[in-house]
Amino acid sequence: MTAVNRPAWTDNDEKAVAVARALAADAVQKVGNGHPGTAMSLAPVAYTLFQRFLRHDPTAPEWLGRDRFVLSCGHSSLTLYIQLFLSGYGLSLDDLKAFRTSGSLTPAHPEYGHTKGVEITTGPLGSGIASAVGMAMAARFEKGLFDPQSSTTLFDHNIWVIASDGDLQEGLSAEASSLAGTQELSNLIVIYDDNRISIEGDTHVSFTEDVSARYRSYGWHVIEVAALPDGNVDRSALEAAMVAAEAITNAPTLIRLKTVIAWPAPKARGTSKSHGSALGADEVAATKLALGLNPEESFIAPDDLIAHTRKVIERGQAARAAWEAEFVTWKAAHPEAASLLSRLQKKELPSNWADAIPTFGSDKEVATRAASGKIINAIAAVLPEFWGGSADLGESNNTTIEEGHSFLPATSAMKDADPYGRIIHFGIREHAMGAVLNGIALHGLTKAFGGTFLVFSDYMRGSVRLAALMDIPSTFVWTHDSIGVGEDGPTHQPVEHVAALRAIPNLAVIRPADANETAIAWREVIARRKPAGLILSRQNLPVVDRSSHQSAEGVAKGAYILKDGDGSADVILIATGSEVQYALGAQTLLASQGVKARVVSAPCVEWFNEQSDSYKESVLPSSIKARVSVEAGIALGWRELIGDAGVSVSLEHYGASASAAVLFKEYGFTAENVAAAALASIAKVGK
Ligand SMILES: Cc1ncc(C[n+]2csc(CCOP(=O)(O)OP(=O)(O)O)c2C)c(N)n1
Repeated sequence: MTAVNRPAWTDNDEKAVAVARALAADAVQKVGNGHPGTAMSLAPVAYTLFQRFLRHDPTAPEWLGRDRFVLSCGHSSLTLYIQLFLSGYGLSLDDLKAFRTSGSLTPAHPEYGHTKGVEITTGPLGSGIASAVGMAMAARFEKGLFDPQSSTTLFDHNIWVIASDGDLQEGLSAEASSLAGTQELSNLIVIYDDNRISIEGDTHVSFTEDVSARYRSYGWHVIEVAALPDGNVDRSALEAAMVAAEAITNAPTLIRLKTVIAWPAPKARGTSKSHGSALGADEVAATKLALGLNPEESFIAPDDLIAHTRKVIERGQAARAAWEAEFVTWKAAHPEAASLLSRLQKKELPSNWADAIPTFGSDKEVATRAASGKIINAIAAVLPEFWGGSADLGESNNTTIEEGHSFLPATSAMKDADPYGRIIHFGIREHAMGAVLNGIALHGLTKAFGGTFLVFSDYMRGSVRLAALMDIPSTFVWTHDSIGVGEDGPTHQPVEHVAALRAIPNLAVIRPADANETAIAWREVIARRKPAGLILSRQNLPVVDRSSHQSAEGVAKGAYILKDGDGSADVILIATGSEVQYALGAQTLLASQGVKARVVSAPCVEWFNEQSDSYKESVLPSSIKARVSVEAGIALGWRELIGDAGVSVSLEHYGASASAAVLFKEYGFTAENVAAAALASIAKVGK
């Protein structure tokens, strides 16, 4: 990879850093709240990165060959916004003045998709660095798709991260950093802002470990950079460390950089108060004096200085032009890989790709996790961009792409290791798995999935929420979805999880009733490119005979009439997943009593909610008030669909260690009990 052109460091650069520090102080002072201190002390770090190391072209923020920058300590968003302004990404001084105000391009924490140049939403500490690990993994996997022989450097780029004490205190970063060490992700360079300050003061109230030793033990290359005697960042030593980090080829690098928060504010520097409060007008003025700036002026950004900082555009455009030229040659030499890349850039799928997805006969029972495993493999055969794995439960989650090889560095002694492998071993690190999946999705071209038991979705909830917030197509595979887990007992039996996941806005939670619903669910997940979780059974489930029931295509609409009674219905039975079979059984029982029941399979409430009013009315006519919901979890959320007269067959307590068959029966998940609930609802309507 060609190094970024680094012109000599001049007084203009020194002044630009001073201006960046003052802008941070001013922006927080103006709005009256925010985090000035870290943005002030990190200004020379971020400026050095954006002007001298990051391979980027501010006029082409989506350039495929760019380095990525992740500000893991998202509370210090000004660190990023000010560099976006100085380098010419389109942010103006007015945008900085509008910091943290309604509708601005400069919200409190960086938001992906909102501000040009922001690669990821950060704010929850630890998540940025963990997703950066995913980006670094994605970069390697993409290289394998397009240029596995390394004939070019087109697909090599770095993922640069700035992380804070809080980032490294969070368990999430430890999970992901450990994985990054195993993966020898030399394209990952983290600058750790070791300022020893967080909100409660000196981090030594809770954080005394030797971080360098910890990262070395993860397999990282660690470089320590002390502060200058006056407390300023030792920029030359930092720059030397960054050069050294770029040259490392067998490990991620942690540059542990000593800084003094809010430097050089005379009173606020080194204090936790400067972390999260405006400095006050007097201290801002005193800081400007210390920086050699006019204390009377706010939002200082002289035109000639901005013209200087925006020269980074020329350097970036030159780097991009060189890249584009190599790209043209590569395309001509690799037509197949080039056509794959072009398809992925256009976010297209091959025509007829979905024909590969299997259908399942009703002659034998299949667990939806097992069906999912077959479907994953069928999709993998036609979509080379499809990869994934599990948090050490690959065999249970059925997430293994057969013959996919384990994604591991070439030096790995593990069987089946392949730097471009399609099977990701996340280890028992659910939270990091979610963040890594987000990083892969953000990196852009490929489609990854990750599996664990549904009960442990709690461990990864922060990452799932961020996927939904960013609206990125991370795919979560959650198996062992209910008391159907059986003997493992209540620690492993999800009860509240499906409802809790449905509470996350913009997350599709899909609980298919059988193998064919699972197939359509996967097809939709791939085609829709949205955040989604598949909720799958451990236990075998009957495969619905589609010659006597409606097609599983209805899954695409979220809920559909699976089977109507004879004539207009007296009651609607709405069920999901493994409980659809009991609704169907109840339908037969009720018919024998002259009660006509409609069975609605509702694998994805979110997709159903997107449908037209007329479709929704056709499935759940408002005239039919007698309704039952059937789901082996808490009833929370179902009242909206079943109405006042509705009755829920649900589970409002934890399960127990016993066989699935015993538990389903004991807790009322039987055709008989569903039929009784239907009669109860009909009676309620009649009152
Ligand atoms: C997961 C998470 N927990 C808590 C917070 C709230 N929070 C924001 S900043 C912060 C302190 C961070 O200190 P540090 O990382 O050292 O940042 P610095 O003081 O250097 O800016 C906390 C606790 C958060 N953003 N994310």
